[in-house]
Amino acid sequence: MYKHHLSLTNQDPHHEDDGYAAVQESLPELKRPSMFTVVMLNDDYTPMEFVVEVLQTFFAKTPEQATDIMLTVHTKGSAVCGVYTRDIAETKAEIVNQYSKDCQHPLKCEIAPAED
Ligand code: TYC
Repeated sequence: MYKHHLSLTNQDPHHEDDGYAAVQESLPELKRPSMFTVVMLNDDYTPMEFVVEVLQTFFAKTPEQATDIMLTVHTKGSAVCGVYTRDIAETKAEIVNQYSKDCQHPLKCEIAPAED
């Protein structure tokens, strides 16, 4: 799992080569992944009940949370429905957009880099 650096002991002319290469374990390089929000957009046609169903089904919201988010989108134009790593955020937005299209509703989600 960790990267290993082989120390080249036989490049030093004064070093007696004992036949073993020294292995220095470097510290693992860990970075937090960049996070992305899935943002739901308002439109004039998608039924409110459909939006609430989507939020419960694809974003694991309770009926109360889903209703709050739907009303925020309806009154303000958009709202965040979740924060995920890039691939998960992209997939969630695609699934919602495809499902809405299949159901003949114009509901859309997009993704945006999250603030840290
Ligand atoms: N504005 C829609 C209506 O009046 C409801 C709606 C809410 C649509 C949220 C999309 O993301 C949305 N039926």
